[in-house]
Amino acid sequence: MTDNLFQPYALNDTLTLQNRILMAPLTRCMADDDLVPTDTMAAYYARRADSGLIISEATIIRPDGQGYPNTPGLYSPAQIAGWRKVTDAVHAKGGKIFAQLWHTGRVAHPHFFGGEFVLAPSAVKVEGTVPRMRELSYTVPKPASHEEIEQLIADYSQAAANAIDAGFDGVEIHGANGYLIDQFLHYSSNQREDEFGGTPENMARFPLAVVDAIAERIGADRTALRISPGAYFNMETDARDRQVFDYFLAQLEQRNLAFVHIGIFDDSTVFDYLEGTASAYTRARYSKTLVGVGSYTAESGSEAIAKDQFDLLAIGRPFIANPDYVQRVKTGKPLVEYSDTMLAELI
Ligand code: FNR
Ligand code: 8K6
Repeated sequence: MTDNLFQPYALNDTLTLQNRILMAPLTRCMADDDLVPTDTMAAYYARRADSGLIISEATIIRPDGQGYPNTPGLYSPAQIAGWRKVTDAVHAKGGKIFAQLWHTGRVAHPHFFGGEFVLAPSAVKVEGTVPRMRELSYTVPKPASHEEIEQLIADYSQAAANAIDAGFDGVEIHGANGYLIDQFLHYSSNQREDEFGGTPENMARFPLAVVDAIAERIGADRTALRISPGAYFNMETDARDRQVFDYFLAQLEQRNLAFVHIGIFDDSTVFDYLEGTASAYTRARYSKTLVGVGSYTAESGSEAIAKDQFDLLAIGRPFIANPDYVQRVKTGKPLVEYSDTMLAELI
């Protein structure tokens, strides 16, 4: 029984989704060498237009946000024009699409943009090498100055305005998975002693400034946020992070965002310091529209919605394997199983 997934859902007065199945943001590394979305990408997204809402693959707001090869951008006129083809193709098939706005912070690499350093809250490097570019090790980031923080906020806001120019229905700020915004929200990556670190209020200051700048620019009803209250990717765990997210979620509860979305690969993961799963922890602190994700099937996601664990279900890997995921679930047709080898092409 997955009937509840096929009910329309009003995000707010301006946006109603045709069903409750979202396509999760999925980095594919298939933009051209100027980080412009291609016609192949437009066709790939259009094939999934029958989902309630597509969230685009993470899209960098400016060159020094890049941490992986051929990830698209939203800062040059050519990139905006490339995305326009994607949004037109999705809209032509009756779909809706948000752009996921991304800066990888310390997970960026100077190799990609010909720079000297990458910016992050503090000079704490992430361990390991860059996926798909295994010869590159991460560098020790430069702690962002106050001027650099101001500029980052302005660049996020500009990228959101560019997304609207490109025809997107809204944006999802990528505040999850250990990238720049998330780096401010965790003690292991934020060791600042100024007004951007040291206390929950200070650690949430930059993330909230980005949210507010974008909401003011394009409207809160078109602004969404993805978060990872539990550290699990590009990030070390620190039990004090819970206080940061307690504060952050209380602040978000006061804003009328389009939705909050959990960033997690497997939502059955229990985080000791959250005393449960990421979605259970968030739901207890955030009463507005919440998107759940992370190794769900249509059946288990439908059940979670019925139990009010979250309101909308995002599907990631199964959508890579099944462009017609929504139709298959609706008609009971078996799904093609996802495998990592499928990342090599856009079907
Ligand atoms: C991801 N995920 C991800 N998350 C995000 O916020 N932005 C992104 O660009 C990406 N890119 C990405 C690429 C690939 C290949 C995978 C497998 C995952 C995470 C994704 O949105 C989702 O949270 C997880 O895949 C868990 O959902 P599923 O796949 O279990 O339904
Ligand atoms: C945005 C990124 C570029 C490509 C990312 C691909 C990710 C593939 C799968 C990575 C899995 C990491 C998951 C960690 C799981 C922890 C579970 C608790």
